[in-house]
Formats: sequence, structure tokens, C-alpha cells
Amino acid sequence: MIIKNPQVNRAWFSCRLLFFEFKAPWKKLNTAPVCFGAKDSQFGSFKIPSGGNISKMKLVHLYGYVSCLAGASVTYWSPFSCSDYPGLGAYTGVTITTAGNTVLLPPKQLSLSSGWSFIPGYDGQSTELVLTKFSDQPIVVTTGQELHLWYSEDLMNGPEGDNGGRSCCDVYVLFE
Ligand SMILES: [Ca+2]
Repeated sequence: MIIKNPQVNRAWFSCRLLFFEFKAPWKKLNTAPVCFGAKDSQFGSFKIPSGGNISKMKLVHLYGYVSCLAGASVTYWSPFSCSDYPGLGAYTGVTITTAGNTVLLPPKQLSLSSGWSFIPGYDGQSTELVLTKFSDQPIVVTTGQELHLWYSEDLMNGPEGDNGGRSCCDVYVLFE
């Protein structure tokens, strides 16, 4: 539809925007908190209630903290990363995978081979994390599919022996 009057056009656009937001709200996936530890494959689990193409996932911190070097400094604890550990202050440290450990988010283009990720708008101390797909390539999930939330060093079997803590969050999804 082409409307030449700019005011009417704006109203039409707002209306469409409202409809889109009404149609596609964030969907909370967990009832109990989703918790992950920082080592020994202590991933958190949650299920997708109905399948679709994932656009974004959101983690909202509830309680608990993890560290990539537990006991070294109080400033290394954070909800989803290693806080201000030297060189990691700008990085996040969690990964969402399938039950078979295929990485869904963050996109591999934003992640180092060690698992630390640079997510624009977030850093090592973020208490909420929105992970967005990188391209128009769909992230397809099916009804009832189990997904895992990992501390990335734990998933990558990196230097995890000196890690510590456990962090809990709510998990939300936004479908396309
Ligand atoms: Ca470590």
C-alpha cells in the first residue's frame, strides 16, 4: 500500500509496528531458573515449546556468579563472563547449543576459538544479554527441542580447571 500523505503514512507504519510487536513478543522458555556451572560440563537446559526460526535469545541474570579464574580476584566474577579479567573485559563467555553441542548463538563470526564472544552493546559485566543471529541464515528449532546454556570455556574444554561458580538466569526467545 502506498500512501502519499506523510501523517497517514506514519500512522499506518506505527499501526504495522504495533501489530508486529503484538504478534512477536519475547517468549520465556523456563519456569525454574536455568543454571550453569563454569566447569565439568555443568550446562543449563531448557526446552523450546513450539518450533520456529530463532531471531534472538535473551538471558536475564537472576543470581549466582561464575569466574574463569576463581579465587584469584573478586573482580573476575560475573553473571555471563569473566568480568574484568585482563583482556576479557569486553567479552561475554556463554554459548547456547543444541543437545548435540552444535552452537546456535552467539554467531561464530563474533566468537574467538577460545569461546569468548564480542557482542556489540554488551561486555564482561552485563547482567542481561541479547544474542542475535548474524545473517539471514535461519536458526531452526523444533517443538520440544532441548537446548543447552554453557559457560563457553566449559563447552570448549578450555582452561576450565581453575574456573568456579554457578550462575542462574531466565531465558527468552524471539522468533522471526
Ligand atoms: Ca579458566
